[in-house]
Order: sequence, then C-alpha cells, then structure tokens
Amino acid sequence: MVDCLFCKMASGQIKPDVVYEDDELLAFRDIHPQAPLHVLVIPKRHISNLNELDDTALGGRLLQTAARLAAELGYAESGYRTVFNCNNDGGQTVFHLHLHVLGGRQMHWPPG
Ligand code: DGP
Repeated sequence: MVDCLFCKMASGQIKPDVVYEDDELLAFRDIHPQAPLHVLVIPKRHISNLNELDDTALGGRLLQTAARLAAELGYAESGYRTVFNCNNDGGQTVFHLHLHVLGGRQMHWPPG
C-alpha cells in the first residue's frame, strides 16, 4: 500500500531497527518502546489488522517468530507479552498488522 508506514519498512524505503527479516516477515524495534523489549513483528504483505488475516500458515509463522525472537533475545524464561491491537477500541494506530512483543518488566492485568 502506497501510504502505509509499515509497507514502506517492509520494502526497505524506510529503515527501522530490524531484529529479524525473511521473505514474508519483518521484525523491528518499536520507536516508542513500552518495555525494555518492544519489538513489532509484521507480515511484509499488507494486511490491515487481525480482522483481515486470511492466511493461517502466515499467522502461525508470525506467532512462532515472535516466540523465537523473545527466546533469542533472552526473555523466554522471565516471560513476555504479545499483543495485537485491532481497530479503535483495541488501540490500533498503524493499520498494518503487527504483533507487539514486550518484555523485561512486570506486565499488569487488566491492560489499560
Ligand atoms: P498500535 O498502536 O498497536 O497500532 O502500534 C503501533 C506501534 O507502531 C506503536 O507502538 C509505535 C510504533 N511506531 C509508529 N511509528 C513508528 C515508526 O516510524 N518506527 C517504528 N519503529 N515504530 C513505529
């Protein structure tokens, strides 16, 4: 999508702080980290949010990649949180599917 910030990252037009990349996924550090670990994992293909996810295998790889990165970055044992924000009430601000991976501090429940 022409005006999508995360599509521009996926195509290399904008260069975030990348922690992982393959043919279909990109993971990079959030510009406004909410925890010592705050990575976003995105599909390179434009999918606006979880409502539009139409590929079970891609969804699985997105989740597995989040878990693998959390482990590789040293947060598997201490723990971490994964979040998909969807649409207005979910707090979504960038309309390209992304999985937040947060760790390195105690998370609270319920979320704000
Ligand atoms: P959400 O509210 O779930 O749509 O989260 C969008 C996230 O995207 C938010 O945590 C901040 C992050 N973000 C927004 N603009 C940029 C940017 O230009 N670079 C990076 N690395 N992250 C961004």
